Amino acid sequence: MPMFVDTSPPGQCIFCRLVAGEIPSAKVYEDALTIAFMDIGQVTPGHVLVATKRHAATLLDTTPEEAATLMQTARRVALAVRTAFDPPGLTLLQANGALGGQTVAHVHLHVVPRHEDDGITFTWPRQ
Ligand code: DGP
Repeated sequence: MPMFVDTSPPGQCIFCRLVAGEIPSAKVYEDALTIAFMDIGQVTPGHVLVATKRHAATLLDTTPEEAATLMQTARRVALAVRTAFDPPGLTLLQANGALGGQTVAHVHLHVVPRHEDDGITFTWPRQ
């Protein structure tokens, strides 16, 4: 059974604390609604997370504007990742709920650069 790692309430979860600057992160982008930062467990070099600034547990808890901005930010990040890492492929992942493979209950989207023979075989939820 997949388990949430962090189901803290709004304002106290890992990503809320990261947005507030209470815990450090390698931030690569932010706007009024979203923030992008390097994933602490890089699946491949250049793995970035895009999250809402406001605490919303899953995509279903976002406003339409937040959901649209998440994808706009993901596109910006993907363009920057292409410039920096020139990956021949890119995987976007977005998990909702423990059974959906989400471990941090603050909505976010993974931007994962992909290379030939990068050894990744995604199982979802992750093992
Ligand atoms: P998911 O399993 O889809 O909910 O993704 C959660 C991601 O969050 C996982 O890839 C690791 C990342 N993560 C967890 N804690 C931290 C943290 O404190 N800082 C950063 N940068 N990433 C984190």
